[in-house]
Amino acid sequence: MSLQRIESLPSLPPRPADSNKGQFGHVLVVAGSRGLAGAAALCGASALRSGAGLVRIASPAEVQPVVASFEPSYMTYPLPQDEDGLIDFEAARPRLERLAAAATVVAAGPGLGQSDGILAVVRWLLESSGKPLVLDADALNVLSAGHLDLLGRRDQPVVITPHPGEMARLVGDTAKDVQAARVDQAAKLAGRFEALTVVLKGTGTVVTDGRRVYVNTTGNPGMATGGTGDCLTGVVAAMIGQGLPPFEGAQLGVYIHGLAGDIAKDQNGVIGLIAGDIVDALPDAFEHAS
Ligand code: NPW
Ligand code: AMP
Ligand code: MG
Repeated sequence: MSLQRIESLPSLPPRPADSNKGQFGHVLVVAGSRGLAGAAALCGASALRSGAGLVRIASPAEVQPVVASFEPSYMTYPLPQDEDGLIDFEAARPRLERLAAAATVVAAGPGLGQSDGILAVVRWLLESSGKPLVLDADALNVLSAGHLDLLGRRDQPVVITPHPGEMARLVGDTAKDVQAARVDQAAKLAGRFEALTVVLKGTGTVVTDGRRVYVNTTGNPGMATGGTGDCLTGVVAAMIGQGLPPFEGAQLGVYIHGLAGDIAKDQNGVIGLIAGDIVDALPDAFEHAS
């Protein structure tokens, strides 16, 4: 397999003076569960700080008020939940259908937890929502348990953003073997499915659609802290919401997210950096990159 190496970065379309929020994508975030409301909040706030016109976050009912309390600029929606506090798909389906119908792009997975109901949510997003998807964390973990073929059962483009541990589960390998052949592993997985972009995170994050590959140059070890990946999911969704194709959206999103991490490191040090610092640094990262 010969991959075309991409070095140049795409850019977001300019905003005309008479822009309105309807032109910059409506991002639906399906995320969060008991104790993991922060994952949903970081993802949604990152999408907003990356230029999304509107961000809606759907979470299990009990965590919706917690998610809402973090940030007034996104809208939050409670979904019916099961006894474990995870989304009850059958009960939540009508609301999910309405929310997805109003979305330009759906980001799903951060902090969702894993259950048959969460697998049903991901199956429905892939097979029936018709919307471009950014899948991360638990949306990938439920596919790992024998359901990877679902990635082939859809027409719309999908970006997946595994860290090496999640990638290892997806492909049934060890994280060590994934790390030993990062570009090959990511390209092989992307090549198995139509319109799939794989973002294999970590130092030198790999972005590939099986034909092209980009290896990111931004980012630092201070980003090895909880929640930074949840931010990336929101950034990439916002890029797609603003009209970038999936590979380009993933590429620019990964670059900007790493640049925000580098700015956050300058401000907070590699030890003190936390995921919220990346959200705060996104505006500077976009200014620096333009
Ligand atoms: P180890 O320990 O090194 O052997 P998980 P998670 C491996 C949510 N969050 N290189 C690592 O292996 C997420 O969104 C919520 C190599 C370990 O086994 C998820 O829904 C937060 N290995 C959920 O929590 C903030 C690597 O993978 C495993 C690796 C669980 O997500 C935190 C760890 O990964 C979090 O984002 C690497 N670079 N990176 C919140 N505030 O609400 C990871 N591994 O088991 O997938 O757990 O990533 O913490
Ligand atoms: P997650 O493990 O899902 O929270 O994602 C972690 C995020 O931080 C990904 O975007 C990684 O690429 C980034 N990251 C973690 N560790 C490093 C590192 N040592 N160098 C550069 N980026 C990193
Ligand atoms: Mg993660």
